[in-house]
Amino acid sequence: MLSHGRFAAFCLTLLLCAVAYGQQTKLLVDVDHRTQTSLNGPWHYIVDPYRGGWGNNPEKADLNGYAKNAHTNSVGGPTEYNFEKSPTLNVPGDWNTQKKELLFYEGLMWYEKDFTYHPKAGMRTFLNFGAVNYRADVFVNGQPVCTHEGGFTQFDCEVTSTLKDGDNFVVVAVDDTRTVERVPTLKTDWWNYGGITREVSLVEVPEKYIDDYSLQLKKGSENEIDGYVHVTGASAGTEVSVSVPALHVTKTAQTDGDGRAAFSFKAAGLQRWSPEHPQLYDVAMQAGSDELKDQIGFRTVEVQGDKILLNGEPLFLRGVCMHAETPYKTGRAWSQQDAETLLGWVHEMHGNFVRLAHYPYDENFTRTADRMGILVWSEVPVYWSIDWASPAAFASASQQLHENIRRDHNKASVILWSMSNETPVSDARTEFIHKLTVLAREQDPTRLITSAVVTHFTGKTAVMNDPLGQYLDVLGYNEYIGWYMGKVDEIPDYTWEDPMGKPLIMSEFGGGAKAGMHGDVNTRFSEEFQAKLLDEQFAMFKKIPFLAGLTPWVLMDFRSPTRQLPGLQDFFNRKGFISDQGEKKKAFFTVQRYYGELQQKPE
Ligand code: GCB
Repeated sequence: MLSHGRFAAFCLTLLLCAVAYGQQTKLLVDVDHRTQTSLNGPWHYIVDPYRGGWGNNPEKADLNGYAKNAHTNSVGGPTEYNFEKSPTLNVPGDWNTQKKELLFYEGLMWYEKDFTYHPKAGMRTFLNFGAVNYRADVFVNGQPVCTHEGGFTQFDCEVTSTLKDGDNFVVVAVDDTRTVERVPTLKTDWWNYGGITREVSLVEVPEKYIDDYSLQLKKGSENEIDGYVHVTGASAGTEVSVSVPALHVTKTAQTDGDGRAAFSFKAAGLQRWSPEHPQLYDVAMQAGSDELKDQIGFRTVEVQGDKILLNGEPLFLRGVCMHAETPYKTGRAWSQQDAETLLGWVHEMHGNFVRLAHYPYDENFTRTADRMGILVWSEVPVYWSIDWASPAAFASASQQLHENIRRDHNKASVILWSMSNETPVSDARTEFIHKLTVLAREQDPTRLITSAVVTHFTGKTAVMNDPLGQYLDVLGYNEYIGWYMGKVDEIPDYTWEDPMGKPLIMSEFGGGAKAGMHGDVNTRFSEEFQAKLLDEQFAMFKKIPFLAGLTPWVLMDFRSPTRQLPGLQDFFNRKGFISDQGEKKKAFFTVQRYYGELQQKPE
């Protein structure tokens, strides 16, 4: 938990960053348990590669531009756009996979939707977006209501005073242009799916409402719950209650001057959450006229030497990396069905862990992981080369981290916050990510901090001495022996050294295969080659005593602009164990067999 002083300093930093970079968003939590009016469905769109809808100033919205949603000719000239007559895109959904001509489009896109609304007296209304990639400038009834940057996190715009009783409209300028100071930056190995990629809704809350809470099992305890409920706008002494009916617990506490009510109580008979028994409890919170429910699992996670302990017991993480790519259809995944299909495959492989690479996923994924009992590595898109010296890049990275933690810090499944992936070693990058680790620990001292780094070899020895390691609880090392370097047959000859004495997750390894392509074990892109490479990797892992988990690359093929081999890749990264059309490759069964064996072994 943040101390008050540090919390204030952190808020000030975020506020200054927000002001400097034009963001004015609030963050509701647990939105899926609040009453919502959905704005999902068809929205009109206008593609705007020359940015005409902004008016003459490319930096600032011209309210007489497309934001106005004009229907008739204005005085002094014709109106040369018309949302009403423009085609539609489905929301949620990326634009790239909805229209053939938009597959490669990157840039500015205007969205518009008409809706009817009847605001309730005494309530505040927020327009909530699950995610918009990358920048969103939001206008309601022609008025700017908020701006948000970062393509994978939820945000809200307060629209209480902008909404009218009856007909309303919302316009969103979505811009997914890649730039140097954005996070991620110019180059990624995944498709830059643009658009309003997650759900949109109106959410009503009372004047004073619960905007954050943390209820966690106390380390070393089997049934003591610690935490807080924060009520925005509450005066000191406001009564807040927390109850867990199944455990016959109801507790009350008063808010302090910051609107925070602290809780610490015993819950006799509590069943701890684990992958084998993903027990979730209905939890009800109340503060004034605001009531909020959640389903929370209680468990502890910690590191002891080179082991990861869940509920005090060492466990081995049988995991896999994935991308938020929709199974069978491609495009950006968001729905509960997407989550259930992808995480269902993790279960089928006898997995108990998933690395949600390389950015925060829709809340459907962490909710589903909570229910299914799959542990989660959750990451922000500090990926490859970021502009480490840029204050804007740091502001964006820390904001995305904050938004990710705030949304998911009551999910039992999430055990690791990952700060970054495969960042080239330099003092500037180590300091940048170190600062992120400090923020993450302040915001959530109950979970473990990690990062995936690149492995450097001396001959056939990997010494895990990336300087970032000193700031992490768990080391993540990516290695591609047998694919980008070295020979498959020689993989078991490689040895690993852990001078820092910390647990290791082999956070990526693997090779490509085109589903249905067969050949001998030496033929690249054959299913046999990919399966053999994994088998040899598993032989090497058996000799690494400090290995605490595995997340091979990758569960399912995914679109990437850098994978161009005609007939083999066709703009897909083919390292999936399952094709984008859901065909299981031999590698799937290789991992399944190995994880099945590990599952049988005592830790
Ligand atoms: C990596 C990256 C991942 C890529 C993968 C690959 O190291 O972390 O994003 O997709 O390698 O397939 O090369």
